Formats: sequence, C-alpha cells, structure tokens
Amino acid sequence: MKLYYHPASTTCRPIMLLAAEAGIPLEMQLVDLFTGEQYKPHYEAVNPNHLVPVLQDGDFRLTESSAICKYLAEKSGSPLYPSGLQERARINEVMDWVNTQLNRDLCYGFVYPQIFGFHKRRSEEAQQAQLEWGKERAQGWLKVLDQHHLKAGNNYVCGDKISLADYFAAPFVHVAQLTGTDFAAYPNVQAWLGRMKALPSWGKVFETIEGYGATLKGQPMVTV
Ligand SMILES: N[C@@H](CCC(=O)N[C@@H](CS)C(=O)NCC(=O)O)C(=O)O
Repeated sequence: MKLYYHPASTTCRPIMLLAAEAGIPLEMQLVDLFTGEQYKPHYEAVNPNHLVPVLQDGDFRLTESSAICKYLAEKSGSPLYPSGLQERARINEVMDWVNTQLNRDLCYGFVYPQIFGFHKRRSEEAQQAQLEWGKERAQGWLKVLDQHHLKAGNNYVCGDKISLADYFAAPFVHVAQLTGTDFAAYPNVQAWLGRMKALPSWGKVFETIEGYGATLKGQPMVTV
C-alpha cells in the first residue's frame, strides 16, 4: 500500500502514527505541499481535492484521513478499532468530533493563521478578530475534551483503553503547542498528550512539524 503524504500535514500524522505503531507497511510517497505539487496535473489525477493524505491499495484509492485510519485499522485487525457495535460507534463519534469541531476551530480557526503565512488574514484587524473568535471556540472544545472525554478515570478519549480515536485526536490537539500552548489549563489533556507522546514512534512522526515549530520560536503568538 502506498501513502501520499507530507510529514508537516496534521491529517497525515494520525495515519503515520498508526502505521508505525501497528507495523503496517506503507510505501511513503512525498507530495511536496510547499512547492505546490498538490496542484500539478499528475497529483490532481490522484486527488482532485489537491490534498494529502491519499491511500492507494492496489486499484483502490482512498482519501480522507479518518476513513484511511479506519480502513488500515480494520484491514490489519488492529485492537485499536474493536468491532463491537457501541465501542466502535464511540470511537467513530470522537473521530468525527475531532475532524469537525476541534479541527475547524483549533487548527484552522486559531493555530494555522498564526503559524502558516498563507493562512494569515489580510489585515491586522481581520487577523485579531479571527484569533479572538478561534480562541474562544477552541477553548470550548478543549474544555469538552478535558472534562468530558478525558474526565477522571478516562486515560484515553474513549475510556480506559487507547483506541484509534486517540491516534486520530493527538496530532490535531498537538498543533496548539506550536503557538506555545502548554495545556496547563486543561490538565487531563496535558496528561493524555504526555501518554500519547510516550508512544515509541511519536518522535519520528512528529520530527518535521517540531522542526518547523522550532523555527517559529520567539514570534509573538496567542495561546489557548
Ligand atoms: N479532510 C481531509 C483534509 C486533508 C487536508 O487538509 N490536507 C492538507 C494538509 S493537513 C493539505 O493537503 N493541504 C494542501 C493545500 O491546502 O494546498 C482529510 O482529513 O484527509
């Protein structure tokens, strides 16, 4: 199986982490997002959305990070994605929540306008308004993560067992750190992220984005 990816992509890291931890062999095909390779005809033929990740399994091509994670977990029979109806539904629920609410407001609404030049708003006033709006919304979702999903007794987002939802959520939550956020205001999130970072493959999977984060140090940023 081949994965079209970029290591700085938040949506690729859940798949990279899953594959590395579960020992799923993937041929890694870099798509250079920083030179606009995603818009070149050869890649448009792979994904008309001009996005990574894309999984190629023989003749079968799959986009959407959440769908790819589920496909790989199911295909490899991973215990991270148990087949019990309600257990699986709970994992799907959290993954959908991350992909819609948290990703929209924390990543796109708050972090990316600060760390990626091409996401920055056109004027200082627009930028400040965006960050104000994004911060308030992101704080709300982090509170839900902290006090509902990770409430006392829950070491992981779906209970006491690590699941595919943790693999999916952690890279999206982690991006807040690139603005200098330390999650002290969300102690359960902080402790959970610490557990996720202890996964043996975390360092390698996050190497590129951490390297990028290091180049941002010293820039004034708003934290959540
Ligand atoms: N809904 C898609 C979103 C994928 C996505 O946003 N990919 C970003 C990287 S994290 C991308 O390829 N961006 C390229 C661009 O915006 O030109 C998924 O979950 O797979």
